[in-house]
Amino acid sequence: MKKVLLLALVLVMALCASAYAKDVVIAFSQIGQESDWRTANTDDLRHAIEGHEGWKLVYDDGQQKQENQIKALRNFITQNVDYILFTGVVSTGWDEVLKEVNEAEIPLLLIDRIPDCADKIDYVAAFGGDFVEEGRRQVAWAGEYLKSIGKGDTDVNVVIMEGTTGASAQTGRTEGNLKALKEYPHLKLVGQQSGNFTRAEGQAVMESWLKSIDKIDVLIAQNDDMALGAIDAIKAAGKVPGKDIIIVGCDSVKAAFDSIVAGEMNCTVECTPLYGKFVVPTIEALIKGEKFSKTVVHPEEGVFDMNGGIDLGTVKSIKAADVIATRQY
Ligand code: GYE
Repeated sequence: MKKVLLLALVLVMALCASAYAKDVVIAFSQIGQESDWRTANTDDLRHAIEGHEGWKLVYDDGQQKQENQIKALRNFITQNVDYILFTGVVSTGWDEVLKEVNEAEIPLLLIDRIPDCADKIDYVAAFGGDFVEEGRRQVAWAGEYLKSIGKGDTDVNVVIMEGTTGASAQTGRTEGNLKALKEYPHLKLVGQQSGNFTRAEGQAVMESWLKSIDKIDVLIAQNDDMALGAIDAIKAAGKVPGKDIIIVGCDSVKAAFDSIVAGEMNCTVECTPLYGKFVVPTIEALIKGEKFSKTVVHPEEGVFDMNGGIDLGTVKSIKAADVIATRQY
C-alpha cells in the first residue's frame, strides 16, 4: 500500500513539474517581408521552432528598418528571452546593441546576413549564404552560357540590379559579380543600380534602363523577385525575356523555377532560406551544454537553369525542370 502511495506521489510530482517546466523562449529579429526568400525563411523558422515541444517563438518583423530591429533586440533583452536569432537589414551599426545582448548573457545565433561586427561580439553559432560566391556564379553562368552557344567572343551589354544597399547580401554579391566580370572581358557593364530586393523596384529600375540604355543583353539580378519584376518590364517594352535579354536571378524560389520552365528566366543561383534544419539541432545541443565554433556555416547550394550542364568550377548547373517537383520553397 505504502509503495502504491509513494508511486502515486512521485507521479503527481512529475506531472506538476512538467506542467510548470518553463518554455525555451527563442526570439527572432527578422528584417521584413521584401521577397519570396524572406517569406520562406520566416515560415521555415516559425514552423521549426513552434513545432518543437517546449519551445516558444517571439517574432519581430523589422519592416526593413534598422531602428526597428534595434528596438526589438532591446525588447528581447528586457523580456530575458533564452536565445536570440538575428539577421540585420544592413551590415553596419549593430556593435552597441549586440554588445548589450552579450552583456545580458543571452546566447546569440546569427543567420543569413552576418553583421560586420561579428568578430567583435560573442555569438554561439552562425549560418549564412556565401554571397560573394553566389555573385561570382551569376556572372560566370552568363559567361559560360554565352560560350556554350558560340557567343564567347561577342561583346554583350550587362546590367547588374543590386539588392538593398549596404546589406551583406548586396555587398557580397556585388563583389562576386564585379570580380567575375573581370574573367569575361566580353561582358561589358552598362548599368548598375539597386532594386532593393523587391519585385516592384526591380520592375521600375528595368523600365528606366530600357528607356536609357540602347542595348541590354544580360540582366544579373541579385534576387529572383527583382528578376521577375524586370521580366514584367521587359514584356511591357515588347521584348522577349530569356531570349532578347538573358536573365540570371538568385535565391531559386518557386516562382523563379516556374519562370525558367516557362522559358522566361534563364538561370537562378541558389541561396537557401531554410535555416530551421540548422537552428533546431544547434539549440538542442546548446541546451545540453555543447559549444560550436564561430565559423559561419554556408549551406551547400546549386545553380538551376533551362538546360543544365554549365560548368562553373565549384558547381555544375542543373536543369530546373528536372528538379522542380522536389523544391521546398
Ligand atoms: O537573397 C533576398 C532577400 O539576405 C539572402 O534577402 C538574403 C536575401 C535574399 O530579400 O531575396
